[in-house]
Amino acid sequence: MNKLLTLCLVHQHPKVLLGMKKRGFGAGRWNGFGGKVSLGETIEEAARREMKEEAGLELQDINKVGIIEFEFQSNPEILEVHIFKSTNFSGEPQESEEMKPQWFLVDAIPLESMWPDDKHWLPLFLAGKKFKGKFLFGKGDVILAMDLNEVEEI
Ligand code: 8OG
Repeated sequence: MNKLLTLCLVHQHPKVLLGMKKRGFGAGRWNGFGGKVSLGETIEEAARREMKEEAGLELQDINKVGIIEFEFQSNPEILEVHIFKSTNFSGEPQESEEMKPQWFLVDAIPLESMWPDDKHWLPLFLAGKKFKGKFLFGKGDVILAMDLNEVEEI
C-alpha cells in the first residue's frame, strides 16, 4: 500500500514560498509544505492543515497539479506525494518547529539544496502544467530511474 503525503507550494509570480525543513525526513532541504494524510481527512484537507501547521497560513485557493510516487531501493514502501499549488492565502508566513519559510524568486530557487527530483518537475509546476511521475532513489538519494509526464487532468 502506498503512503499518502501532501506537498504544497505557494506561487505568487515571480516568487514561490519554500520552507527549510528543520527536522525529520528531508531535514536540511528547502521544500514545499506538507506531510502525511491522517485518517478521516481528504488529501486536500491534509494539504491545507499542513500549510497552517508548518507556515501559519490559511490557503484561499488550492489546486492539485501533480502526483509523484517515490520508491527507495532500501524500502518497499512507496511514498505517493500529491502536489498542490496555491496562489493566495491569509496570514503571514511564520516559522514553526518544522519549517522556516522564505520567499524565492523563481529564477533563484535553491535546487542544489532541494530533493534531487525537484529540478525535474518544478519547471512543469511553474509553467502551470499538471504531471504524474515515479522516481526510484538509491543510496545517497541518487535518482536511479525516473518517469515523468505532463498530463491533461490529474
Ligand atoms: O511528514 P513529513 O514531513 O515526513 O513529510 C515529508 C514531506 O516531504 C511531504 O511534504 C512530502 C515531501 N517529499 C517527500 N519526498 C519528496 C521529494 O522527493 N521531493 C519533494 N519536493 N518533496 C518530497 O516525501
